[in-house]
Amino acid sequence: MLKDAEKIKSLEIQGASNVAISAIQFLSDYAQRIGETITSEDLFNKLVEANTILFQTRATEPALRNGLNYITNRLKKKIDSLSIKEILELIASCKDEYKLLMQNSKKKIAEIGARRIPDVSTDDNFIIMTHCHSSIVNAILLEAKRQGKDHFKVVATETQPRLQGKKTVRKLLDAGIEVIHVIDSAMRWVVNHYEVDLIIIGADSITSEGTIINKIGSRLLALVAHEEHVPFYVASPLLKYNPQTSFGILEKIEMRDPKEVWEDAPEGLTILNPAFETVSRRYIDGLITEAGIFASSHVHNYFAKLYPDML
Ligand code: RUB
Repeated sequence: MLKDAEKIKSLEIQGASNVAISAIQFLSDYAQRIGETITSEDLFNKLVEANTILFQTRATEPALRNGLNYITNRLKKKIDSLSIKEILELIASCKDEYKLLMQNSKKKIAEIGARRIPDVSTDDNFIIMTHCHSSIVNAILLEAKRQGKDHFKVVATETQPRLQGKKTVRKLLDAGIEVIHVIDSAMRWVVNHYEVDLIIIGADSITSEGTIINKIGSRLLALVAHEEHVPFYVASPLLKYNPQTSFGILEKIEMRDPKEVWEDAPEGLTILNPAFETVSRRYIDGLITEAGIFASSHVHNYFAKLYPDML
């Protein structure tokens, strides 16, 4: 389990959706590995321990926490009446269900989001900007391309210090989409000089107030959008909602290893390496979700309607 957790912690597995799907797969595989040899009570306790390890891999990932809780909460309700074999089957089927929820959400968001990209723009030059690597944003762009929308270009930032933006660039280029790549500090300049028409970013977490949390630099981009009057959207499954925020508990922002910023930094230097930052609802024109596009402040209601068992 520790080896699996390390893959998430080290960013070998990256992006909120991938992280959540991998974590539930790791938990299910772990249960199948140890399940045959121990009692159901011991198995449950081991899974709770494994959940804690997986929770700690990335601090700002509610889709991961929601997924792991989806499995263990269901198990808790039924464990006393099940044989070990049935318990293992239940874990595997909960894992598949959650995975399917994530995959179907992504498909739906891609369909809805792609409608915001025009067929043929008046100047044949519709420019969409994004930051970091969001598989959900990529799915929107790829869906638009698949529908034959050929008249858009994408501006993708580099995304220091781990350069996830390059992953976005490669995937879009592979799909035949034209990409303009910029360093993060050229964010404002490019929005202004290239007349960006639309900005879409992903999310790691959504709070009950409609604040979204995404890769560091996201708020800067939102402020640029505000300054330049460019529509700013966030594409995210509702499964990234952190229900605890409705009880007043704040989402944590993950601080990463300073070595990611400067490997052999001079002694005595303080390096801060926050992975994420907040974007307040007033800078977000809309949240693109599997339930449609709406103001991010409505997230709790939509989540409660679609996923009542996860509250
Ligand atoms: C990735 C990041 C992504 C969101 C959304 O950060 O901020 O925008 O996780 O991703 P990191 P997705 O590389 O630190 O994980 O849309 O794929 O869920």
